Amino acid sequence: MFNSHHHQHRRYNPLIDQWIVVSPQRMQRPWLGQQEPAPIDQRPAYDAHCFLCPGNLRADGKRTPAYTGVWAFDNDYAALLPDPPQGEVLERASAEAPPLLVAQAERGICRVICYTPRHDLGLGQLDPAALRGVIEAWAAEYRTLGALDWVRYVLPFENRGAMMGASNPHPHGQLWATGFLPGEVAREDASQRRYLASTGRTLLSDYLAMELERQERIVCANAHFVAVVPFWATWPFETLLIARRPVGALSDLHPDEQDGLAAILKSLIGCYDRLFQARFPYSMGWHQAPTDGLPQAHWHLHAHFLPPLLRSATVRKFMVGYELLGEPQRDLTPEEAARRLRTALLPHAEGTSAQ
Ligand code: H2U
Ligand code: ZN
Repeated sequence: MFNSHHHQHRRYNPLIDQWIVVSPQRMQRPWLGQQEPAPIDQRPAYDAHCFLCPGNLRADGKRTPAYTGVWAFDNDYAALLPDPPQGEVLERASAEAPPLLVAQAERGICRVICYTPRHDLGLGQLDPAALRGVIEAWAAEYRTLGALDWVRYVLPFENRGAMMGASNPHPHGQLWATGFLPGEVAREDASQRRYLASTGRTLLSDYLAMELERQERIVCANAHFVAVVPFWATWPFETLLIARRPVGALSDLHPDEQDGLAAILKSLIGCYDRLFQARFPYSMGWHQAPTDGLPQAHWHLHAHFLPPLLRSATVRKFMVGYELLGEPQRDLTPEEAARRLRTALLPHAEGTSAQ
């Protein structure tokens, strides 16, 4: 009889309407987590050669101010600029054929956000007040950038660690504001809109209620946020951090919810770091309501943590072969990944339990 813990199957990701192959039968292979020595990663509190440490010169000659809290600035090497030449490409093979060469000029603003002047810390090592500062800065950037008439989406994200391509070890993230909905967001937008239209509730409210009832994939939770390895996770230790109240954006959070978020961010990132006794690399980012002024009741605030590590601090999962050409595949079940992450949870992490 089929048992999803033991037998191969596909799982459906309702957020982006995509399937993933799960192969638990391959998990007989040895598990090395928490056994390899952690990579040496000692850093000074201030590094005179770091472009992002307070008071230093950046790569392009601008000076980073002597900031004391959070500091955000326009990326010196922005991938998207606010005022590019406008225009489009729309070409067809023949008059009756649909266009095959399609391009549109797009506008954007790319910002860098330094979480702390301390070169040696990370988001998970900040004290609650400093973490609150980061959350408030994310919310303020969302409000300010989203208020620009052409900005339809604001996406705060972080690439942590060299393995994820972070260009600088100083704790920082980025924010891209765009005149368009990025593809991944557009897929979530469509799914959440359909779900709200058919049930009157947000997709993630219903999903959260099911996860809280089952208690199989929850990593940690408090009164305001829940971190879960989603049923449809692609990356081995992927998590979804979901607001309990179905708010659309970080800027909608009440002060006590911001405190709850600060506490759970600390617990979750701490969990990751303790799992392999390393600064766990990841890409993380916030999905929140578009800022195009349209009704957004279908949007439910959440963050994705997408870490590439598989069995130890040095063994990473690559998306290759079948996954690039067919669809994603995983061996470790999301239930087992959640269990392993829970073992790395501090027993009395403040305001946070596996409930
Ligand atoms: P990562 O988050 O991938 O590490 O990127 C950091 C960004 O910081 C990167 O996009 C920018 C880079 O362009 N940056 C500056 O704007 N000025 C600098 O002096 C160094 C890095
Ligand atoms: Zn630095």
